[in-house]
Amino acid sequence: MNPKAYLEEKRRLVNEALERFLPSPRRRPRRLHQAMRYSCFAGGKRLRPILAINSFELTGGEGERILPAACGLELIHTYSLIHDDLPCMDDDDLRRGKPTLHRAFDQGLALLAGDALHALAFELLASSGSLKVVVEVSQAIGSQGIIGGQVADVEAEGVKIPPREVKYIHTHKTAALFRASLRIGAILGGGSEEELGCLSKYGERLGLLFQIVDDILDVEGERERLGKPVGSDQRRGKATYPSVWGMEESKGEAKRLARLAKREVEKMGPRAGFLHWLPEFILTRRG
Ligand code: GRG
Repeated sequence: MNPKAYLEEKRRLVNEALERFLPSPRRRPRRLHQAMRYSCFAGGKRLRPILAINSFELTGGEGERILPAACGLELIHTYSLIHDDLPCMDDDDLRRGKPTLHRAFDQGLALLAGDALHALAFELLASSGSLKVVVEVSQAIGSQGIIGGQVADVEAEGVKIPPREVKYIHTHKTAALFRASLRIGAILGGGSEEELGCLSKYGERLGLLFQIVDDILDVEGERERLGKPVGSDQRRGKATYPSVWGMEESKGEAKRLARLAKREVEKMGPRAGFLHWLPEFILTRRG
């Protein structure tokens, strides 16, 4: 199947599964369930669950057994965006083309909707029956993963930091979940240690590439396509690749990472065709 059609098909599959897993908006507490759904169905690309599905399939997994864990990853990602947008963090008004959750509802509910998505995510991850999967995600989002990266990101605001520090931030706040998504797919698919190693390295490179492109788009992108305002990183004095390394250097680094990521999965042959295509797609994405 062509990779764009694959992306579309899996996105639809993930959306249908999320629809089943999220509590009905008619069930109490209604506003909480409405808020959880508001953020989950605001139009995300579903990249993390799709990576998990693809890695599950290419390591020999069959059927839809991966779906609960894959959706768990998307719920964690969505709750990280909700908390990231709060006034005590980035204080953003727009996300996925819609008012952020705390603007559409209120701050307290946004915080709690994030917490509830976190809880539901772990229920879904645990339902895979694999403790390895639960440990993997816990480590990816904890103090030495996303939260560690987020703290470093907040602390770097308005401060001049060395280039290696921005790599630390991006590797932790973004690449850690890409890496975990690929690993979870491979764990549940029954992949070998060698395949896990390959997919881990690929995930680190793809995740870093993704965040660098995100930084570049914050300077050169379009608000309509991004679903959020451009220039917000610069206004807040954020540590980004363009601000620390310069724009040309950042574009060069993004291309280098795309090459390295592709090289990593070439070892897996034609069954990794989708993963081989993805870095170029991310490199040229506009939204
Ligand atoms: C422990 C999960 C967790 C959260 C608490 C707030 C926080 C700590 C972390 C924030 C991390 C963060 C927002 C990183 C940015 C990641 C990123 C590039 C987001 C955009 O991803 P896309 O473009 O978004 O895939 P869509 O909307 O398409 O899903």
